[in-house]
Amino acid sequence: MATTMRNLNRLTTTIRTASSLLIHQTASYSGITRSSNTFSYLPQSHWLLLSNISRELTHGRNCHGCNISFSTDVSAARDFDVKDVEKSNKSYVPNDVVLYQFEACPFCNKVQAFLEYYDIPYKVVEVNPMNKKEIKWSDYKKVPILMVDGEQMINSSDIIDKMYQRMHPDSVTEDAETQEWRRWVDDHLVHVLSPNIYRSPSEALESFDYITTKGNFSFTERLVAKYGGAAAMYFVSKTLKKRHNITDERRALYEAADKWVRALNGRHYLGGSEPNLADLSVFGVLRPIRYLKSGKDMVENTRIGDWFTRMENQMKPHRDTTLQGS
Ligand SMILES: N[C@@H](CCC(=O)N[C@@H](CS)C(=O)NCC(=O)O)C(=O)O
Repeated sequence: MATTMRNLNRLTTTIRTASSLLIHQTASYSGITRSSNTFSYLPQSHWLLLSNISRELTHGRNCHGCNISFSTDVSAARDFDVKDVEKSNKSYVPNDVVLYQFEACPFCNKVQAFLEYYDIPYKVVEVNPMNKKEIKWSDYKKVPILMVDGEQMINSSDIIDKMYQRMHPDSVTEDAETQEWRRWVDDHLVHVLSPNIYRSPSEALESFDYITTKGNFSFTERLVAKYGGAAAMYFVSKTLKKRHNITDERRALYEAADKWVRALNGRHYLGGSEPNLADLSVFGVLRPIRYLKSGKDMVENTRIGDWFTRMENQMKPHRDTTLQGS
């Protein structure tokens, strides 16, 4: 009996942590804080854990953080200018950059896209989602964590803001368009992903195959997480759909992709001839789904493909995986 209970507990933990990888449940802006001379917005988000599943199924919309509110004027500009500043990081060259991540996590992919576009070499530590032992040293229990010359940075958008400012110390304000689209990514786009990647049993299995193949799992954890997680998330994705008022998940994905393409308004990138931070954010969160069925459907049924390919070609991966899983 005790052994059965222990096995059940292990099973639940394994599925729960695996589920947390690609499953975005809520994101709300707790506020926009003004720190020193910089505005930064803080997306408070969490990823659905299996322990929440029954509560989610029974209580539907009864969750914290479902409402999105801004505690200050959204037109407030950040203190750097993305548009007018040349893409150059020559003034700031960090020596040692380590990204603690889950390979399939969209927030981690956002940071990866930033580092790869700006040609910043970085080492990767793939965190085991079961025990997170690789980030035991930190008080922050989520990924991404970026260590830059010994300094810990957390929260994907804050990491990008900080790094960008160091690379462009003379820049002043981020234009409203870039801010708006970066918010749209954390606020809307990420919510559309889960209902799509877990839409059917076969898509849920495909997603968990990807998560567990790329992630840092032991052999047993991988098997349990793959099948248990896929089954659970197939059902949970239906609740997420309702919560975010999505009636047709594919249509929502296509609409988001087309909305982004319309925003480009004929430009190669939102940033014009070069990607800006909004391009990097949209690209980053879509990257992990691009070669899943939902991502392929998105490219086939919308006009986002050309932009996506241009973005892929802009990446200069200088990734050192020797630390992987260490
Ligand atoms: N607002 C954070 C969200 C980070 C986040 O939710 N990360 C997830 C993985 S994608 C995580 O670490 N979940 C583990 C947990 O919540 O225990 C960001 O933008 O970096």
